[in-house]
Amino acid sequence: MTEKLKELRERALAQIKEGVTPEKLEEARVAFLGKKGELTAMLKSMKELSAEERPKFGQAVNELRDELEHVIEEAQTRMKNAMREQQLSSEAIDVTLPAKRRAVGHRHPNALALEEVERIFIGMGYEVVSGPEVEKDYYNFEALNIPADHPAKDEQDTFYLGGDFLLRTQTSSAQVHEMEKGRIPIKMISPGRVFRSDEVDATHSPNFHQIEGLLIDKNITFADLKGTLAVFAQEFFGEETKVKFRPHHFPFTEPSAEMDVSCFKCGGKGCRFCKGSGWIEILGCGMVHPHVLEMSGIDPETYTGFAFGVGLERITLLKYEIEDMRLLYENDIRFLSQF
Ligand code: 2NM
Repeated sequence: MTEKLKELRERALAQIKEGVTPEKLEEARVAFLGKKGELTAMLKSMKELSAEERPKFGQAVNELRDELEHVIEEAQTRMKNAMREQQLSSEAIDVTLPAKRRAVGHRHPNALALEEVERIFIGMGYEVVSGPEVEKDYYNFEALNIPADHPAKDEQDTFYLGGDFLLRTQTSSAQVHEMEKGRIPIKMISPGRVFRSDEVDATHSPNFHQIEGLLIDKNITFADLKGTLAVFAQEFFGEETKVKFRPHHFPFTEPSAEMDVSCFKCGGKGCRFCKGSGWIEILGCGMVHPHVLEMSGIDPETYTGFAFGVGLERITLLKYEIEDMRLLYENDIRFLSQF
């Protein structure tokens, strides 16, 4: 009987050794230790033995079962570890590999320039106020003293939407809304999108941005306008910037002027940038026309004010030395990523 047990042990160990997959190992376990397994059958056959042989044999079977269980368990652990090793090495990540470069977004030069303008005027106590892009004829023209027969009202320049509505051609319309509220003093800039039926070229677009400013209070003079816009020019274009005012005409201001800044490229000596003149035209401005104040319900005998309008794209092109306005609208990442 012990010979049989020995033989069984050899076979069991051999089969366990051959069990190279969890399935095969389980097969071996069932074959020997399962309910209908060989070792279990041995145990059942004990009743054929004599009473004195029985305990010894029983002990031998039990010892063998413990041994086989132990060997199987070891094989299982070994297999689990090997599988885990294999998984780890096949899923390994090389943390020393260089990272993939991701393209990140950039602020648009228009946005950078606008932020700068807003910073400067907020610093002088101005509020930033926006208005609607779709306007009534009254707010875009009439309230600004632009008569019905003014050339700017021509179909060629203005996008009319039908009814009384149009796309605003300037952001002064936002300032008319503010004046109508009757809360004086007014100290505001209104940046925003404006629309004019222009052909696209290096300096024109049917859709661009303006920043208009307005200050209304008692005792506001042209000197306040000059001082304010000089500070703006120096902060925006550099400390050494000089300003010059030339008489001009706008229907909504009287007197009116255009402001030039000394060329920040050549310092005023004259170069390609300022076309040899030493000066660069920047904006239009003036003292708000008494009729404009009156129409919005502000008494021009008590209050005066100044206003100005500057093209955002124009000062963006100048500040960042961009040659063609179309670059601002194409959103070519190679262009935008330079700012
Ligand atoms: C300009 C030039 C001069 C202007 C006038 C007004 C308002 F609403 F007060 F009448 N806002 N902006 C103004 C004045 C705009 O743009 C070249």
